Amino acid sequence: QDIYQDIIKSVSAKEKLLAVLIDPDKFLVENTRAFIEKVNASIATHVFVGGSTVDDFVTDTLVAEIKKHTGLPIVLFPGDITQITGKADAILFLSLLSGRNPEYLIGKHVEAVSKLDKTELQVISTGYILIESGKETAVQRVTKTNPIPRNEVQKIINTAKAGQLLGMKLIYLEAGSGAENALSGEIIKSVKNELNIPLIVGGGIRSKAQLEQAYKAGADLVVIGTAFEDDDLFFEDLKMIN
Ligand code: 1GP
Repeated sequence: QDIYQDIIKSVSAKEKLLAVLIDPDKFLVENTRAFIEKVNASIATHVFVGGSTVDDFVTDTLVAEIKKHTGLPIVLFPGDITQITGKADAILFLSLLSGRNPEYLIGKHVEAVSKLDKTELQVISTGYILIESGKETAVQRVTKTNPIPRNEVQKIINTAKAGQLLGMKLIYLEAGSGAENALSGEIIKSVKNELNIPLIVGGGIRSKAQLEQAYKAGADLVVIGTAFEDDDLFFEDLKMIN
């Protein structure tokens, strides 16, 4: 299964994708089955696993458990190299393009190689761009970087385009997990118009209306985490229409 090519195919067919993000730090492994059954019954197309601060080995156990209950692709969205596990299908190899901390631009990547070499994970180079969303986010705190102010739209566009020119396969626009304000349609649209690689959008999306707004503005894949953690009923809104 080529997860990246499948994303490309969906984008060409104008099909929208939804990833449910599971943060191993906030999730009890014993709840996996019940949670994943809801994911399977929803319009979700991917399961992302990752977080800013996760204890060693937790991700490995959790991914193995998720895999038992779903056929959806499991993609690592790691905050650190300790979250790399060969039990997932793919990994977003994230470079934090909004920041100027070399560790998150290339340092961790060099450290990751010997781990990745021991796995068959599909490695998907991803330009990760944190946009200011109100209050400080975990990404900011952990990486000691500043997000791009949301009114600096040209800088956001140029950052995304620089990622594409560097050969990255995806751009991920991030407002931060649990962000007060999700990204505006205007920012999403401005970036999407200038890119020819798929665009991921996440952070602070809590309703079906916001999800649809992000798709309408041009997001190809939307990531939602907190809304599922906080509100089980949110899955009801996103049931598959048979
Ligand atoms: C975080 O973009 C993801 O990295 C999802 O954010 O938890 O706010 O849905 P939420």
